[in-house]
Amino acid sequence: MRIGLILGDQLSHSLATLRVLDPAHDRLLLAEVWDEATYVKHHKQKIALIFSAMRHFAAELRALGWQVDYHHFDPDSEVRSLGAVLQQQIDHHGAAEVILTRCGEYRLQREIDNDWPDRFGVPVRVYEDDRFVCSSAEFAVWAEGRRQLRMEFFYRDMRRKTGLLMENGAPVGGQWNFDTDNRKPYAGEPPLPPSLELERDRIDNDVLALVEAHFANHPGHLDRFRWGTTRAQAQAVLEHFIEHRLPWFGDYQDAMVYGEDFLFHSLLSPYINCGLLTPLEVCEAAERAYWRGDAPLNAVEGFIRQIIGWREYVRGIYWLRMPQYAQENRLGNERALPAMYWHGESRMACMRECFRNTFDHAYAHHIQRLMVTGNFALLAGIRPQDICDWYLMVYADAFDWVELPNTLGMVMHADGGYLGSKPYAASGNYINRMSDYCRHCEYNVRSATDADSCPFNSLYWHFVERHREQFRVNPRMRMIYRSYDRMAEAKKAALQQRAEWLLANLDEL
Ligand code: FAD
Ligand code: DLZ
Ligand code: SF4
Repeated sequence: MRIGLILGDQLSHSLATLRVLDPAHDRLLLAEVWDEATYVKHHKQKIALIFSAMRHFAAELRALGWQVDYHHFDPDSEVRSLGAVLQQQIDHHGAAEVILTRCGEYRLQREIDNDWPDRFGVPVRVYEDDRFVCSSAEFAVWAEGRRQLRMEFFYRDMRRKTGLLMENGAPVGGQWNFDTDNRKPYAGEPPLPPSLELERDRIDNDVLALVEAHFANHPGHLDRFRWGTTRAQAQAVLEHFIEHRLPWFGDYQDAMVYGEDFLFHSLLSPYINCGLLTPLEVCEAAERAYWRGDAPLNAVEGFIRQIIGWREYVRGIYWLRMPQYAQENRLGNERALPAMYWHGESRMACMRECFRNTFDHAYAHHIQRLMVTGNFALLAGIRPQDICDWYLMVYADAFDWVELPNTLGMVMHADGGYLGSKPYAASGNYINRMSDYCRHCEYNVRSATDADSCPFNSLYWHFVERHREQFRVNPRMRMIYRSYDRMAEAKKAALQQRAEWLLANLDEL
């Protein structure tokens, strides 16, 4: 007999492992283990979501006739890693082979490839994870020989490959990308969608109690845990999104509102990433809404682009560039992550609000991650590895393959620019345009040099000036350098002085 190990982010009935094995002869193994739950201090809700979804998935597999061994989390167990549980099960059942679907994170896949076959003394066969639209091998072929990798061109190929929003070989609506329509601030209309309340069962409650008891020192709160933990619940969230949020997803994709944590976003990333939904079924549901006339093209195209474009693209970059990628620091940033990222307190209303959101729900939407907490880390010159670890810990959807390129690449521009032809650095003006945060802030967004001036403003110009060498030749940055160089010397000096003070006093902000 063979053992198929199913990881906490492989909870899909379409998983390669389940197609390879035979329920009549083979066994499946799922294991809650200390090492996976603590290799970073994951937000409590992330652990609860994964453990509960694993338990529900194991129950579904049993109901389908599989023989499933399940290792429940036990803080006192000596069996603390996936390898150790697997070893125990191989010995116990006399297994002849281990079957796995390629795992999402380099860290674990390297251990599987390098250590497991010798350690277990039985073959370990790893199958491609074909839940993605583009395999790592296909991405490598696409990237080969290109001087520059650009998401937009990759995305067009994925549209052609999937046929999503395509008609007679051309993009529906005559253009590939409607992003310029998708940058509206939200001014109260249309009303925000109702939230979907999901029922909790005994498995959920057991897991929530377990996490509260054993992971009390991990970040975040459990009292607002609202995540679905079964495929059926994830499908309900998808349907709710399509009906109540998708029509406005595009228009308000970049908007931020004080006290409103989700706006018109889908909240689907944790389900897609742990396998309860597949990326293609999510995109197809959105496409059907377009053909039915229930959602406009800018919304549906924008949504599909995030999934078959950005999501697949970052995964491609990850496997193409790891392990060196994780060490990249092309802007030479060395400042430690300020304490506010942990305690969540800040006089900056935008940062405080994004921290609150994050700790309450293990969630923040893309623009909060990119243009508030991420932008601040970029402007303040935080060490990329510190801020990457933070993003890997605090979000329910965070797995290294997707978090790392987004943080190290898109936010920190530490990889030299695969994810953006210029850094996503911005002053407080951007945040003020896209949100109402500044109205709740004790800093003045209109000032850059006064004692109460918005920290983003002077830090922005400090960033521009200190990276002149790297960016002055970038055609998309030329205007910015021209504006800075035209400023009066006294103004430049005041900006630099204010920024230096802020950098020396990050814990006061
Ligand atoms: P929606 O706004 O509804 O978008 C729809 C879907 O598109 C998402 O569910 C997600 O599957 C996909 N998507 C959107 N943007 C991206 C992107 N840039 N990369 C990959 N997929 C994307 N996403 C993760 O899934 N895991 C992470 O660990 C993660 N870390 C991030 C870290 C930083 C610093 C930044 C800037 C972004 C990160 N993202 C990550 C991308 C994005 O912020 C989240 O996917 C999104 O906020 C999830 O919320 P949602 O499901 O409501 O997304
Ligand atoms: C994130 C996570 C957590 C918190 N716990 C487990 C676990 O106990 N068992 C498991 O199989 N997977 C867990 N995961 C997800 C894994 O970390 C993930 O499968 C690997 O990082 C590979 O992507
Ligand atoms: Fe953020 Fe500056 Fe606006 Fe305050 S004034 S909310 S710090 S952008």
